[in-house]
Amino acid sequence: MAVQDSKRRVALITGVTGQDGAYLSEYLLGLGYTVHGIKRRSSSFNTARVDHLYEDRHAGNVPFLLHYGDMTDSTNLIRLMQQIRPTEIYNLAAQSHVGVSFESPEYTANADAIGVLRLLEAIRILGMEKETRFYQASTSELYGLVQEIPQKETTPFYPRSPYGVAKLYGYWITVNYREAYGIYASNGILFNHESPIRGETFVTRKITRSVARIETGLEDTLYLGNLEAKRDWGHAKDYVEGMYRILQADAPDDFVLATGETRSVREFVELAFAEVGRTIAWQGKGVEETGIDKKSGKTVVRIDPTYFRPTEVDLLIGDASKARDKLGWKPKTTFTQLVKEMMAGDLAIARREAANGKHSV
Ligand code: NDP
Ligand code: GDR
Repeated sequence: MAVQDSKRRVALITGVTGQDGAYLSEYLLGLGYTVHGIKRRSSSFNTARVDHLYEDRHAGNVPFLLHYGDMTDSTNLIRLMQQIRPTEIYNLAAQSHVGVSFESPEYTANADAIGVLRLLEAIRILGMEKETRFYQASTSELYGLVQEIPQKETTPFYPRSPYGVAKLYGYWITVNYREAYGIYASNGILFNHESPIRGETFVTRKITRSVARIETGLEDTLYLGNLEAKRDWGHAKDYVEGMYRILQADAPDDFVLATGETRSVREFVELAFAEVGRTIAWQGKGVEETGIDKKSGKTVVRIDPTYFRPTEVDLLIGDASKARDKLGWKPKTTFTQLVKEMMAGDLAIARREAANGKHSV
């Protein structure tokens, strides 16, 4: 793995306020990069995940800077690229919720598909083809309907949501600009990765947050959709290191990052409750199914059909051997460690809230 020659190490991260943006910023700052992040204008603060990295820019030469911007605004993206002239761009910004993409398909396509084109065009317009490296946050959702197990770089794509279809465009436009214009542009095809700072509406965090709140008496029931879906879940901290390694390879290429293990949503629920010493007994079938806490005899899990998706991705399991062989990357965190860490994080938050007298919303 060759480290880039240029001494100037300036990263631009779109989606810096998200889970991966926060971990990647920390990682690159640790390597001595100057990190510029694009954040959206919001009526309330949206920088909680990166506030600890922020230093007052009035202090002078600070390594972490935030700029207002949006993936739907090409003039803004071009201007920021011109000002910053990044040596590496990590395009992490996206409407990243698969379920929400069925509600807002047009916006999802604008941000997740055309947004990628806007950044690649900015590189061309500014003549930065030989100056900057481009990372596109591609996803295992590209595989969608199962074509092959495990899924690897050569597995055919069959996306199953407006999100997956938008990301398919993002994947191919990245490949096309690499081939057409010689841009160093790579895709990381990342399988699900989670952490204590995962968004609260993704299933893992929804489960750990709810189990912690049930344990501390803040709420009674966890409502979920499809319990049978299987995912290859890793830790976000391990995966951002893989993103960095993808951009240090001698030549641009596309890489799967995954653990090679798959677990169902049901298994995740059982393990999360086990962390607080509770065993779940399942009763009933389909939307009538419930999860009973054996200790208290109370129903703690119920099915809410609104969480089912019109088309589902049933099974994801990745083969990351190309990344292991060519980049020396492999995940460090086990599934059990991931659930433990997420439960510890949410228990700490719930205990604080319970002590402050906050109750279910
Ligand atoms: P998050 O949802 O946590 O973060 C998404 C980020 O994108 C946030 O900073 C969000 O801003 C920003 N964003 C959304 N829309 C826009 C927009 N129109 N303009 C500018 N910024 C925008 O996602 P993750 O960190 O989990 O994922 C990072 C990327 O990796 C995403 O592209 C996702 O699709 C992809 N991915 C994620 C995987 C995972 O398992 N986590 C797996 C494979 C791919 P705000 O904070 O204001 O909402
Ligand atoms: P996913 O993650 O769709 O894989 O996309 P999510 O956690 O939303 O869903 C995983 C599976 O759990 C099932 N599920 C539920 N999901 C949610 N969100 N809420 C529920 O109540 C619920 N009940 C069951 C889902 O149907 C699904 O099968 C994530 C995102 O980070 C994407 O941006 C990324 O590209 C992919 O991972 C890889």
